[in-house]
Amino acid sequence: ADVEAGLWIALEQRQFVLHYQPQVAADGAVLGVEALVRWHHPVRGLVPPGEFIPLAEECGLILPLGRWVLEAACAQLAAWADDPWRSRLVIAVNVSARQFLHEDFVAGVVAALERSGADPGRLDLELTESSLVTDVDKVSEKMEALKALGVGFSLDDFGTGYSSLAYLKRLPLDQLKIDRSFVRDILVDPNDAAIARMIIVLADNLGLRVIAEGVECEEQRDFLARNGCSSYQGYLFSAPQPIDALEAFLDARR
Ligand code: G
Ligand code: G
Ligand code: MN
Ligand code: NA
Repeated sequence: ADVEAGLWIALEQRQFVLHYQPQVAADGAVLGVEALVRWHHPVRGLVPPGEFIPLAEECGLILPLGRWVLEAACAQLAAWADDPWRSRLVIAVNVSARQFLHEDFVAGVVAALERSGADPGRLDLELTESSLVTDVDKVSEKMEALKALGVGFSLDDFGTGYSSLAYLKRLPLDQLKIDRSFVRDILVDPNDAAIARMIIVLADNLGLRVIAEGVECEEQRDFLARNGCSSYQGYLFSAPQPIDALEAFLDARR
């Protein structure tokens, strides 16, 4: 309960920050970044999301926190809009199931886009399977409403949840993300290699893009590339970084 109270105070006192991890094409070109929230705790220092997102989901803070993340990401897109190179980047934002399923979700995204003036075509929302396994008509209605504005959708942590392949064809997704648990041992575990290849083929047949996360070495990247993967994210390219470091990283590649 102490941590929960601390989280509400953190939101009020603006102690959350976004770090950004590049997403790159096979040739190394930066396509965009994933926004990953951290809690800048006055005593504990930088707290990773694994230590507070589950709690925020439980206590309901994920709604205002998720809203803040969207606003901050859209503000960053707007700040990049005048730069000929940075303006082509996409920002991917993680959306919790509880946040996505809330009745105000679509209105909240629209408000964040309008208030910032960000190009909706530069916003990608990363949903998890748990967001999708409920009422498929309601889910696709929400996705279609945002998709009509140009917002993109990725399915995060694909293969780790309770997916039914049936909804993959019913929902307007743009991309599957291969979970890093399959990438980690891809070179030594034939099962992980088979699953990763299966996801790439599935995405291809459904007309979806595919991005592998947790890519840590060139051999993993090359294996994925040989099997048709189009985009990559992971420590091989860059860890998540604060905005200043990210912009320096981007400028070195423009
Ligand atoms: O940044 P890190 O690698 O520690 O992220 C751990 C997990 O926290 C990731 O799986 C990611 O999905 C989740 N996460 C990070 N930022 C956000 C966010 O803004 N909203 C939600 N809902 N989850 C996030
Ligand atoms: O949304 P998601 O749960 O996938 O969040 C990505 C998480 O993975 C973040 O916590 C991020 O810090 C972490 N991460 C990013 N790249 C790598 C990587 O190459 N290896 C490992 N082990 N973790 C990574
Ligand atoms: Mn993610
Ligand atoms: Na993930």
